[in-house]
Amino acid sequence: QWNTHWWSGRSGIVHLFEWKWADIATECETFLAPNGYAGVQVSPPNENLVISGRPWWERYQPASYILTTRSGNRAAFTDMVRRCNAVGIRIYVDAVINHMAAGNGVGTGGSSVSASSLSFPAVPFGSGDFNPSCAINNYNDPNQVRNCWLVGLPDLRLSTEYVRGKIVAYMNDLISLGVAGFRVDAVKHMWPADIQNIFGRLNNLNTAHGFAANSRPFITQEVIDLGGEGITKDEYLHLGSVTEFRYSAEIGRVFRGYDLLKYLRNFGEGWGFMASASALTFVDNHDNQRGHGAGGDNVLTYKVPKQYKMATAFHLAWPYGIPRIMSSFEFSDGDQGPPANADGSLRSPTINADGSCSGGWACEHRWRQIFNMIKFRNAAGTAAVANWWENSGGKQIAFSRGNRAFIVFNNENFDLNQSLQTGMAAGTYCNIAAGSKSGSSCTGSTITVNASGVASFSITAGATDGFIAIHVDAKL
Ligand code: LM2
Ligand code: CA
Repeated sequence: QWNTHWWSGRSGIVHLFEWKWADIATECETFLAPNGYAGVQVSPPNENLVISGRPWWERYQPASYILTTRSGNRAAFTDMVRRCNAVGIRIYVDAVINHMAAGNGVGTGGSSVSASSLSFPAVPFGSGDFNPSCAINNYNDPNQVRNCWLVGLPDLRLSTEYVRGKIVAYMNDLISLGVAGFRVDAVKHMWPADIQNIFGRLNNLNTAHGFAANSRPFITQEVIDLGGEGITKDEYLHLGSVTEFRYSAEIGRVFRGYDLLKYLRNFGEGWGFMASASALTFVDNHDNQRGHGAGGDNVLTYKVPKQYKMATAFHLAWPYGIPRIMSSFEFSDGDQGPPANADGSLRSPTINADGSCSGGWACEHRWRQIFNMIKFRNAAGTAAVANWWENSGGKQIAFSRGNRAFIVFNNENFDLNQSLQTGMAAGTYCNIAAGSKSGSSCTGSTITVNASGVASFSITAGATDGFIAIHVDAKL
């Protein structure tokens, strides 16, 4: 439940938040696989309550486990999983299993929903399948956090065999269609023993989709633990990987300039984070980029592009955790839903000639500085950090990954002009922050490493990209 089932030479999970299944299938084939990504986290595929104004968070209000949402129907989901697996991109489903919808009305698949009478006939769930209504306001009380109703959402009675069986059937249905695993929502609000029962009953992954026999589904549990609460991430580490929210909070603080980059030298367990193999890491997620959930005020997003690119470059260059890249739609208001047509149907991102997105989609995963760092991570492989350098101010750092890749950051408000030992073989390399390798040349600037492994680097204080990166796969 820790194995991501990535293809070798690939890394990184992109959260294609609110994308349509048909568009994800195409993105796997035309962009993600060719650029070295390993997987996609998709929005919840199960039917949700239609909420007026179509906020993004209606998808966290389940109506049933029928696979019909604004992202597409069961046939489209099935086709996406098949096509992505065929090119080595794994699909992870956002599984919302703690609760059902809080309102009354109709679901995206046409099912009726009545939270007021606790009736979800398309499952079916009825009043006996929910914990008694109560509010969560004391996060030091584990009974309240797990048995009461998170923001008023009817809380499923996961202690019962009937409820467990419905959830196991839903997740096993997705496994049969070829998904590689799950991001499980609101795990702090569920008892470890209840989800242990559910996870233990999941089938092995479907070998018809290229998974080895006896492969267990990858599990990443959303537990927001920034400290100071009655429930900690440690209670879930035996069940699968866990979201490391402190990573997001701390990396934002560092690259916003509130801490020295030189302290990143032991970023990971050295900062009190969970063990690397358990940690799902991210600069921002769909909640904390818009002030939902938790994460603190320093979280970086696509709205602060220079610092976001620098933090993401560090995230992908540094050998800690299982990295997840957020791919957002643009928003000005935290409740705003994704780009949609007048009839409510989702709009596809527009892909511009330069590979970027428009039409309301930010597509951070298509930013050159970000997808080129996925290639950096793949080129670095398992090579250890070496050739660490820091300036006396502490906001300029550099390091290599063995002799395979090297990166330099300038987060000072003055220029960096420095000769550094890169650990790399002599030659000319593309600076992959500024451009890509294209045939026998670079579309951006180059860095020349001499016979002693030394190269000179310049990053002005005002540079649009505050880092320079080189690696063996982008050598001329
Ligand atoms: C999560 N993790 O534990 C998700 O990452 C997060 O996005 C979900 O909240 C949450 N759990 C429940 O699945 C989001 C959003 C909330 C929204 C809920 C349900 O952050 O704001 O709550 O989804 O759609 C909304 C309203 C809230 C209202 C609630 C119930 O914002 O004011 O509470 O619906 O009607 C009365
Ligand atoms: Ca609960």
